[in-house]
Amino acid sequence: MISDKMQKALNDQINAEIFSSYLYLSMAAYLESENWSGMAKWMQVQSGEEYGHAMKIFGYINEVDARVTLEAIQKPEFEWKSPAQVFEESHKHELYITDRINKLVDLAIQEKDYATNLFLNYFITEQVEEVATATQIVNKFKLIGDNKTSLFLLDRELGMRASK
Ligand code: OFO
Repeated sequence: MISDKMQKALNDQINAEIFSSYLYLSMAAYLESENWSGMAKWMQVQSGEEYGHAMKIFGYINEVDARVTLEAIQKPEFEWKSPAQVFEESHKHELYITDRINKLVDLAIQEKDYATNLFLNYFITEQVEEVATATQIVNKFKLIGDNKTSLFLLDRELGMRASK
């Protein structure tokens, strides 16, 4: 069994992960509307992964015989200035999520909740990967600048992302 505090924090994280999924889906919709369909596909796959993160926590809470409670999901942004800005924002968002995961680990340690601490290891590793990928894409946008041909190539590359 986990503490009420831990249960609440994990439920809040389900909300944050579903919001991530919603935000990335909104980014996919924007990119699609601007005809960057490769980038839109990348974001859509990312949105699916975020939903998977939420479901992983959902499964864990049930496994430890605690209670999942779902709250309202915040409305995501829907307008950006450029595809580069979209990916900069997603990078910022991943840093925010990493901070949240670190705080969850802090709480698990405080509560001497060894099982949850171990469960959260997956998310610690996952966040390293998510931030690294986002950083890489942001850096590519910086290299490319306004070069349309390179942007088209990047769009094609990102569109090759397959679902996990
Ligand atoms: Fe769930 O890792 Fe991104 O937000």
